[in-house]
Amino acid sequence: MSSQDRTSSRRARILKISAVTSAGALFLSGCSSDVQKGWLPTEHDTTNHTGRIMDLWVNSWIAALVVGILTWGLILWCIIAYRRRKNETGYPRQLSYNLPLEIFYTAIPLFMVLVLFFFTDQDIRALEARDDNPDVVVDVRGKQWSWDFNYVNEDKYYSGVQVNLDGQEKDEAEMPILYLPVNKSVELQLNARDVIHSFWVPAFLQKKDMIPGRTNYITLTPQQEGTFEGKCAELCGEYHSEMLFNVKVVSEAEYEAYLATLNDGQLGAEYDRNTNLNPTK
Ligand SMILES: [Cu+2]
Repeated sequence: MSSQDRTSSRRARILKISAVTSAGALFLSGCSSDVQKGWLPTEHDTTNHTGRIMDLWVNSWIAALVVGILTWGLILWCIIAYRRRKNETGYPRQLSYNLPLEIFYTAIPLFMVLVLFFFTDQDIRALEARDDNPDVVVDVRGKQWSWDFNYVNEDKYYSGVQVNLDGQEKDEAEMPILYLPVNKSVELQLNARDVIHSFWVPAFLQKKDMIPGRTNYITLTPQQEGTFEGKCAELCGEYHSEMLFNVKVVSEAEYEAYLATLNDGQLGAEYDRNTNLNPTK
């Protein structure tokens, strides 16, 4: 080995070591709580589902990073180890129709996709499972551009008015509020009065479309008291950005006290105004 070759192989080794070290440092420095939550805007037990969703998200990233580091490492290794040396001419030895290699790079990605599919499917089944006998049922109706909340079991309703974003601080007291009791199973029946909307509470990590003429469901159990922001997540017209609401998760006593302040009855499908579905209106 010439002294030139020795220098370049030492340089390659240094490069390799520093790449591995910086990847390791990046990984270890990432043990703060934000990283453990995958930067998601919630806590592990905000609802009975947030932990499961957070774990799927974080573990998918870990799997992606492991594959990424391995792939980047191999790319770097190839670039360095098989680079063109001085005095080399022509093409390097060509590799084609290498059956073991082709089976390898078909089987491995297929395996990775199947693993991701397995865990995603498992979690979606758990999230979508409906409760036969939920403690609280709320018929949520999206409308341009606000929300009606019908508390079905108690036969009470709340009718929301559009938030006014005029550049001022928005008045929380005037925002539509969905009250939910803590640690009770909730079924949200998602309906739209006019066009497609989408029910989204970022802290719950769940979002679902509200489609005219069809009811979608979100089943969950809030586990932490507090106020959580909600919004429409489907561009639904001119004032879509003002289609905001809050969710207040409160004690059962506070929930009952709140319901007592509401009017009796329901604002049901009779107030929908999609002319395709209700030709008489
Ligand atoms: Cu909307």
